[in-house]
Amino acid sequence: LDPENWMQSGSGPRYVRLRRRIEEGIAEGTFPAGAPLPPEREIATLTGLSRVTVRKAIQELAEKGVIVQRQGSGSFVTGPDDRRVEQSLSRLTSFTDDMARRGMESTATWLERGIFFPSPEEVVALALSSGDSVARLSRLRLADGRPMAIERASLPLEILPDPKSVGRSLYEVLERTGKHPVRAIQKISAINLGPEEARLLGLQPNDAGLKIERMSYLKDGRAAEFTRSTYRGDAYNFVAELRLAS
Ligand code: 16G
Repeated sequence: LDPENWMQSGSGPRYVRLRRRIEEGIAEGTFPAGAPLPPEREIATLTGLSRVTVRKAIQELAEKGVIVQRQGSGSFVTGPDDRRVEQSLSRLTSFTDDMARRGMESTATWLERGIFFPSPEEVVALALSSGDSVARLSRLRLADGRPMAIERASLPLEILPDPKSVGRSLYEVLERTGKHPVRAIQKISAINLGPEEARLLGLQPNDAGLKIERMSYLKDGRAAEFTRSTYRGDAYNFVAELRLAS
């Protein structure tokens, strides 16, 4: 932020030039992700700018999501953790609900939606009888336009006779038809994304991902849904509340 250098570069109002200079500093690694920015007062002293001008630049950086302001501790360069969604592991909820609760819009790109001949894995997981078909719903799921996960759900036809009836939310349809799962077992493991998954999620092959398997059941114990998903590794914090075993 050397006053000699930065004031000469670029045009526009002072606060815009300062904002750009700080963005450059972030891009160059002077301020790495997660690092604190110097306090407003210090930036004002260093640059010879007024506190009002500095505050305006910082406000713009916060609005752009380049920095995050934390009450009482100042401004920090947005790090990967600041863009994560906190997902509870102790509630049986749907993607649509999870995003709505955060004020985010959930959308989906369909990859597959129809009735298929089941794979051996589906036969076992859903306890299908020979000759049974399976409903399959594969979607890329997005939150506010950002790809978050690829979900491949398989359901017995007695649970979902018409896969095409699912528009936005599978759980909404199941609720409406009285087939909502009440219990699920979920398994999470670390993976490296394959080329196709990476492409869909907007990441690079071999980037970190999470494989999540959800097996959910109706109240009467029947298998309702077997879902294999690939979640992006950089977008989630999974959270569970633990209690002392008694
Ligand atoms: C969640 C579930 C998925 C379910 C989907 C329904 C995981 C980890 N999560 O994403 O099993 O199929 O919600 O969402 O598998 P929807 O009602 O918005 O379609």
